Amino acid sequence: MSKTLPKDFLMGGASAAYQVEGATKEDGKGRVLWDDFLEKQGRFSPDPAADFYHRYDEDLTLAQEYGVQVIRVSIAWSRIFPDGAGKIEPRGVAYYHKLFASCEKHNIVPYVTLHHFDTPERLHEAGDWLSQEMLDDFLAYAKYCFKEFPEVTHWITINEPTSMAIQQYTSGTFPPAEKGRFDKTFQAEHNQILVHARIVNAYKDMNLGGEIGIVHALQTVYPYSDSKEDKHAAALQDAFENRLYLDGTLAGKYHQETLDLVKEILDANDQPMFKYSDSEMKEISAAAHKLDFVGVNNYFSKWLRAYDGASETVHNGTGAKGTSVSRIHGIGEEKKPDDVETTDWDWPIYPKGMHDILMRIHDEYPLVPATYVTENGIGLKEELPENATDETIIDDPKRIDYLKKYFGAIADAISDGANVKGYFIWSLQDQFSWTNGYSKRYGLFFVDFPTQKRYVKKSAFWFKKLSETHEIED
Ligand code: BGP
Repeated sequence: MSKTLPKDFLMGGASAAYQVEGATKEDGKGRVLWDDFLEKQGRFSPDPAADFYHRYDEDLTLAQEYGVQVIRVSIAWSRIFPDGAGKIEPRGVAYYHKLFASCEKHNIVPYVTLHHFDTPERLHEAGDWLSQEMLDDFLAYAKYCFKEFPEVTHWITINEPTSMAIQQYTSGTFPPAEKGRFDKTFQAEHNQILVHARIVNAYKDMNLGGEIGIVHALQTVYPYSDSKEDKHAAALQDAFENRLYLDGTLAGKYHQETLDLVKEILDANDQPMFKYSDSEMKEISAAAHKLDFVGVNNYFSKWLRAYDGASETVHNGTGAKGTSVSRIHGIGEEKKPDDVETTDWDWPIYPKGMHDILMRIHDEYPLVPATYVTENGIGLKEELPENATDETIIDDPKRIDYLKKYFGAIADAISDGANVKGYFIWSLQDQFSWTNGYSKRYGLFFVDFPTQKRYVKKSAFWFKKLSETHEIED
């Protein structure tokens, strides 16, 4: 029997400014941490991405036609404040008013992220999430947006604080590309939890009547075996990636057990504990009681086993299956069971992980009123057939299969009591991927990157039907 979603379940598509807009040098936009990093790396350019800066109306027309009711977009901070603070760029402000007006025209509600990995360059150089200046300027920019864009009723403070911190300071895949700095990782994470709290508190004080939440990358972590050692490795990995953040934003306090696990990781790597004060924890607690929703980004799960060698991480940024390695001193080694299938980028496909993480939020973090799946999807290598015409439809059976399974898991979690109000597929259209460039495609709509022409994928038809019927086809 097919599974169903509640009648008021919202179907959406996700994007992020730097990954779709392109136009990084247009209309006075300021530079961000990625510009210099990608130029030096020389692998791929963020321009023109999906050229959303000029084609948003075309994409929103398609989105509406294929059953998309809500969309995640982010504001590029550096389009509004090119230098992160101070002088405002009116052309950037005007662009977002036009974008939100187009959403309204197409009957699509925007969920707007204030920071999606694109720190302005000056603030990145000042220390990014480790600097007080960044925290102050981010709060000021958020307050400016709340006043300037009353048409926005759903705000997201930060996209994936933990994954940003880990990629900046542990795995080194995001600028400034440091490796093995767990102390900086945890401090950056706490600082983001703090400034998120300040923004939630400020938003609620402004009485604007809208909703505000935060989005987290939650990879469900399991022990590789039933051994005590593997279970402990999984608990350490979970504290590192999920638990500190969940505690801070959803419970408003760090549980002692979480802090003990964090300290164990830091001690094993001879690094100091992150700093936090009682007064900061009061702000964090107040915000957790006012938060309207949490967004869950879940693509895959992890299995951990005990490991006591030196840290070694290799990122698969090319789609060469089986090339990624993650062994972290003081945590453990990632090792998936043989029968779990992976994508070409080594992401294990495990829908039960989605169910389990949604249930964990429901069971362990009862303060949070609502949950959305704010990112989920599959990255594939896809090509436009040589003889393509305007009517060509891209066949993506693997994506449809993935979606069926993950939607099934979401429906199961809802039946088990989780309050999941909606889903945003990553991604609405093919876009630029931070560490994989243009070859890892996630979209419901194919973007021919040289010409920027859009083609519909079969999964978009599947998505539309689900949006209309709320029945998940077997
Ligand atoms: C999330 C980010 C997105 C997006 C997605 C897919 O972590 O919020 O911005 O990039 O992952 O990741 P990737 O592009 O590395 O496949």
